[in-house]
Amino acid sequence: MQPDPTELNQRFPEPSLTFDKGEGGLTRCQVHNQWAQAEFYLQGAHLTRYQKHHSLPLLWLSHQAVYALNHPIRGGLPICWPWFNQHASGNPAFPQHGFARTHQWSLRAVLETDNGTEIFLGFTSTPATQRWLPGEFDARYRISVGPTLSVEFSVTNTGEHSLNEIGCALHTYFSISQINEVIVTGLEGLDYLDQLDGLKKNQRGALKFNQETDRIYLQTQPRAIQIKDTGNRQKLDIQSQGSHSTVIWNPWKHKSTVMPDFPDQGYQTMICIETANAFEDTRTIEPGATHSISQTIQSFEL
Ligand code: TA6
Repeated sequence: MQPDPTELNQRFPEPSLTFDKGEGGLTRCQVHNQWAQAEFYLQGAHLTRYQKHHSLPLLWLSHQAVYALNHPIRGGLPICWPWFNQHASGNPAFPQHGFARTHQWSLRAVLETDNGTEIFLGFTSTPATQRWLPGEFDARYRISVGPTLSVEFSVTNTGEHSLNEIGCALHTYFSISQINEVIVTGLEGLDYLDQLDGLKKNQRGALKFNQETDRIYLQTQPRAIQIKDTGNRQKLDIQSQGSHSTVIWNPWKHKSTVMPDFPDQGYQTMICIETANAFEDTRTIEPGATHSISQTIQSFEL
């Protein structure tokens, strides 16, 4: 059952927000304010679009994405939680990247500020989530749509037992001009886990893309990471908080062809830079404690 857009438009009459039935009949919110336009689905609190006025779209979204109940949307900014990649048990019944990105979130509040529209979403643990993650929690997500895009994901342990080895990734798909026109800086000298062969390696110089790339960079905070895109003369500055690991992914040619919701040539116009708690950076949240992770993205003319 999807939330009713009419009821949401009545509960949240802010002129910058409009709710409707989006792709696949999923309830969608479109945001339009003086700085930018954006769009998110309540399923997964999944941000699918952000575009500053007179600028290029920031996020890449697959035109082959599947919009259906309990199916992750390919592209935008999915929230991977409470584990990254496969569940530690290896049990295939546990969804890849956790359950937050397909869960039905609620819109809790909207705040118009001098720096943009702040949208507060959330969901709490249920008997169904206990199957995946034993324990009680309150999950909250703030999307700030202004001259910059900022998202913050927080989890409070409302139970009596610690939530152990919690993994997470703000799995942001960035739209780029052309993969061979892009370099990523800010990773120089860092160790990374190469997910393609399981080996730890070290980043020499700026990161360029000429093959499948699937890496977890370690000790990445408090650095800023930049995407320099000479093809569209744009630099994106990505700041993270609450994260010491950053995932970089481009599926390249072959993997693009084996994902049905990913265009065969899609690898040429996207890269994922994910603010994460992955690999050795998973977190334990003690009873009553809160862990927050955030990503703030600014775009500049090159
Ligand atoms: O972002 C890195 C990664 O773990 C890749 O290995 C790839 O699986 C990607 O996430 C996408 O995962 P998804 O489950 O959304 O297809």
